[in-house]
Amino acid sequence: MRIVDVNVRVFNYTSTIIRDDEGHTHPGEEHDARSQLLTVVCDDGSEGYSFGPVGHAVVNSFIKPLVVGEDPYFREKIWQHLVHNQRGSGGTLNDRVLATFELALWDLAGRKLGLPVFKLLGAFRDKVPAYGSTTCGDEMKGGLSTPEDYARFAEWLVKRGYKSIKLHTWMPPIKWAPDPKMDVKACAAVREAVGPDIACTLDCYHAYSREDAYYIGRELEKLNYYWLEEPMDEHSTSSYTWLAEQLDIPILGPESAEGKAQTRAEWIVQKASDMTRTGVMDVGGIIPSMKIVHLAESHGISCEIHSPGGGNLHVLGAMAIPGKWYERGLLHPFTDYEVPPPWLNRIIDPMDKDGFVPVPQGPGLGYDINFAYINGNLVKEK
Ligand code: LLH
Ligand code: MG
Repeated sequence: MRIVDVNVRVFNYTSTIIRDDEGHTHPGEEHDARSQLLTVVCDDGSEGYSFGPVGHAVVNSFIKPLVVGEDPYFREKIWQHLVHNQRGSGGTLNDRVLATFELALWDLAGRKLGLPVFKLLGAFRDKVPAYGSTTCGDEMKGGLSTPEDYARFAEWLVKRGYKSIKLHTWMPPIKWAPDPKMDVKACAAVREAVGPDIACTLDCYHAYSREDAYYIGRELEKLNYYWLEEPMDEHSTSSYTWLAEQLDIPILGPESAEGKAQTRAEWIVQKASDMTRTGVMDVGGIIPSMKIVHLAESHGISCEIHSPGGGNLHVLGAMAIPGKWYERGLLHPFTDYEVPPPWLNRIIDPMDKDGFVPVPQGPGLGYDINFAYINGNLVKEK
């Protein structure tokens, strides 16, 4: 079997999620938006699919010339080849693009063999506990604008079945943010609302000073929080080594630092965090994520997975170390996470009343794609 084509379908939909000036998502007015479906096609007619931020240009200029003619089961070889070509791509073949293509290769293999991806990887579990991950704070009445708002929403999340909650608190461009004291107040209000048995975590402003991060960490220890995530710029590994040495609460990271498995290895060696992190879109796919999982396992530390989605669910289904949570979100009082986007017939990550999400059992990544919607809403190439 050989790859004969890679193509992208760009399609329109109506969105109620907006991005602020710093890239954080919030509920907003209805507006036109675009999404993309990448397809890998083989000479026997097999196809694999993946959604992600990929345009026609990078597919035609970089991906297709490098992969057409390859055996799609040679995932490691193809992935390494693409990685070596990232440097010369002027930033276009970034890790998110790489991940989108790589996920389609897994989907293709799973569809062809009639197996879900986590069974191709070597399955460990059929379901994973989810934490409810909030959007960043806002200034919307009844949204997430006060510590009391977070507390009320946290109570609702616990009723919905979540056994763990992660707060993303207030960040710029909100004028008064960031504010370490407000972050701690929100965390305290949530702990008070949900009681001692819910695992609470904080992902706050990502560029606090060492002093502010230390203050927040010490306060979270008093509130029995489970981890502190990305409170400083992750490019300063020595700041994280300093923080992890000072605090008792586990530090989780890196999430946004570039460099795939090598960066995680450096953080482990430099004791920059207590728990490591990967997410398929952050590091270039499932292949590097499993390398990071095994790296963590070999060092006896946890690996927590960033972001929702099918690729991450399959990584979680195939990992044995106590990196246990699925990040379900981002959640907000004004949005309904249970409603599928128009390009899917059902969401990939339904959650039961006990807070567990099944690892998708269908072949490949397990997305139930609404091709009629996508084909009926294509953006025409100019
Ligand atoms: O800054 C944000 O909007 C969030 O932190 C977001 O990036 C989220 O994906 C995250 O960090 N989750 O862990
Ligand atoms: Mg995060």
